[in-house]
Amino acid sequence: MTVRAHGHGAVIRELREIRLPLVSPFQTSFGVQTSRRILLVRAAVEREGVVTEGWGECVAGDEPTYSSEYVDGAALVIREVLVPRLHAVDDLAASDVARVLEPVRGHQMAKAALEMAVLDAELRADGRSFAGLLGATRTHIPSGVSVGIHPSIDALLASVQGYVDDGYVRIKLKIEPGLDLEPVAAVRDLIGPEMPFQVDANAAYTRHDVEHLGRLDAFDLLLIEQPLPEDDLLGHAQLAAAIGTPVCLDESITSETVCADAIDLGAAEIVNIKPGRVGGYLAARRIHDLCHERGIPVWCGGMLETGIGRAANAALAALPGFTLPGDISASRRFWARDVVTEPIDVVGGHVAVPTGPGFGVTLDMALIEEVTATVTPLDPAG
Ligand code: NPQ
Ligand code: MG
Repeated sequence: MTVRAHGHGAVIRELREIRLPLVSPFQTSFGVQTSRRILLVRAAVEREGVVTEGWGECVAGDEPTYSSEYVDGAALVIREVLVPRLHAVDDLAASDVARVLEPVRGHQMAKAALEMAVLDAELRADGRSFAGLLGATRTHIPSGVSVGIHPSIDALLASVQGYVDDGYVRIKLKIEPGLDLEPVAAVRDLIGPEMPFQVDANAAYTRHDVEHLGRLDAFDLLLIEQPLPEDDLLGHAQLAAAIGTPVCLDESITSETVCADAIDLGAAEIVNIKPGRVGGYLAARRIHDLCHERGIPVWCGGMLETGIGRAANAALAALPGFTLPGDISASRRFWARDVVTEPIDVVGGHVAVPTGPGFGVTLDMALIEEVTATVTPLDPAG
């Protein structure tokens, strides 16, 4: 097995699926999650005979319910379509990955995971941090928490109180038709008027719900995230014009072009940036730059990532345009055991941006082997 045929370029060595149980069920308008299947990608670069590895994480969910991507589809397209294209390139660099994969339509999360693994390997080989590469301007970022739909108001308030006690500086509550005004009122009453509070509908409403969603104006929310379907930019623009709560887009923002159009239409008063959804961290940074230039606040979303994705997200969220707290919560909010030896922690409501080479985390390979479901070697030699 050699990587020399590819000069100093990167190779993708392995695709691995792990299964991690969640500490508690996480319910959204598209379903309940109790454990998570996660694809990890292992890449390598060789410099003067020294091989350095890096890891990426694919944020696709088990089923195509958040978006059209899902674990088995992502695994197939990575193995059969994307990796062969990357391995056909000499001297592959992280900055080439998106361009090489551009002829393949969609599959943003699969593409992002590959770019991520190459970025980590390159940065480690060069002894540089991801935060440094991106141009991060902060050492710590404020941490918000995403709270799922609960079976009762009492259970919801107990969870929210726990997160307030943990120090989170912002609460985000998942809502859906029939589980919105009452839980929102109860949470606002519990946390008081000062605590930043926002809601996320994961596309569960329709254009007919404008009047109803206007009733959320009474609760002084920071924003309402993705109330309408992914493709309904005009509906979001009409809603934004009709209600007081700022409209923020998540699922709809699938590229730089869509982001610019959504802003021009008045459909995105605020943008949730998720690298997986836009095809990678380099595209995510460009979306940050575009929003920053246009005065649109952004924040970094979360996809129930392991410590790998959480570390990379923390670096991204340290860019100057990320003016709202993100969904980068402590590892223990979702996982009893994380796959890295330095899980993200929340201290005084903030997360420290990793400073080590690459994403700045070390994988706990013993734990990873324990939770591995499948490993597919992908070396170009076969
Ligand atoms: C959101 N995340 O902002 C997403 C939704 C989400 C932290 O609220 C498996 C894979 C389960 C991806 C559950 C948060 C998921 C997932 C929810 C994404 O809309
Ligand atoms: Mg969302």
